[in-house]
Amino acid sequence: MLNCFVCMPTVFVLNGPNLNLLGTREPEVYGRTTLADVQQLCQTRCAAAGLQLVFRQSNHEGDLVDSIHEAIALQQQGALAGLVINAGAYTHTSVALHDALKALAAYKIELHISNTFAREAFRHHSYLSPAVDAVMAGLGVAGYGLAIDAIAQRAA
Ligand code: CA2
Repeated sequence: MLNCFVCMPTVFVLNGPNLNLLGTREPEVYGRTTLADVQQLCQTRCAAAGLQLVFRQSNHEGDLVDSIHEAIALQQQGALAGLVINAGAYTHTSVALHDALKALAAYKIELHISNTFAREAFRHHSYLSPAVDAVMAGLGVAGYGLAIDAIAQRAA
């Protein structure tokens, strides 16, 4: 799968709108861990598995599409282990993210901190789910580490 023998395969972890507020508001839904803490958790998990981490957050749909295009370029060089995406509210609205994920031929995980199915009806539909390999919801921020572990296992 990986052509790159000297460099470490990369995991992309993408975060969508308002996730920069993690840990500062709505702790009853999202907990008290900040996004910087989540990045550290992902960094530790990737280092343990010999993977390189690209961790990003954006409030702009096009930025997230651009990041997926970067992942596609890396995949084409054989240097991508997988991608984790918490697209926030764009999960429930974005055909653009669906199309971009469809174009990425790598192991892809859609992640939600909360159990979206136990919340408002408008959070029950995801445009991303048909375009990814796996969906995780309701595991809190621990889900990020578990998603990286799943990617690492597949890449090994
Ligand atoms: O549960 C998740 O991870 C979500 O993707 C989070 C999104 C929400 O729109 C999805 O339905 C489910 C919202 C992210 C906003 O994050 C905040 C965190 C703290 C305070 C305010 C917003």
